[in-house]
Amino acid sequence: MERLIVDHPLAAARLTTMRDETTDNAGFRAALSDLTQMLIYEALAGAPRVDMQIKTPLVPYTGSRLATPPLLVPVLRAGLGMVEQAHAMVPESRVGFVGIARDEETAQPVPYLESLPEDLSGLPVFVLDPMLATGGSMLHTIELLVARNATDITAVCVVAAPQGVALLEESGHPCRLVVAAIDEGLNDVNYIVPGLGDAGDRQFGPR
Ligand code: U5P
Repeated sequence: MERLIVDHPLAAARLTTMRDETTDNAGFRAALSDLTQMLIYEALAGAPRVDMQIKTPLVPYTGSRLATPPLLVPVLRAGLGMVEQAHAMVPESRVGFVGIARDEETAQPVPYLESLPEDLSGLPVFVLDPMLATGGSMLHTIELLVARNATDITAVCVVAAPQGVALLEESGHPCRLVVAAIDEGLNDVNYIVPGLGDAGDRQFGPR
């Protein structure tokens, strides 16, 4: 699986703010939004373009635009804090939604919402979820997308655990990972360590 680790001083500074337990909900959301901009920018670096004929105030000019804006799929709740900024970067994108809760006893993903276009053939898909922990939620989401004929899937995450990366790798699905950091591992209740805690709670408060 192709992976792109966005290791940039500005990305690292935002991630440090997110990891810091003294950062409040508003500060966490602001840092996540900034970091999402950087992740999306990097994720689209090699994306195909099409020519666009325009005129500058002086002469005709052949410019370009993104050939196929990706479908953005935030995974609720935590991915909600990424979608607005991702959409601002690619305003032509469509947005689908997947809702997955994690059973805190078993750490198994429990799906509760699926709002996606029927046919995703030929459409790149960016799945937005800040945390790739066991990888169960991401794998479930990818399987929903593959069932709708997606063949070009990018998981856009802030922090990943090696276990989640390995699960995606072993799945053999057509997927790529763009992430700001791969952390040490998971604790005994499947939180990423060092991590940043519960990304939903850190944005929106505890349930
Ligand atoms: N999650 C966190 N923080 C962690 C680990 C997991 O917020 O340290 C949440 C995220 O909301 C993510 C989901 O959507 O759990 C991913 O867990 P998993 O299915 O990869 O184990």
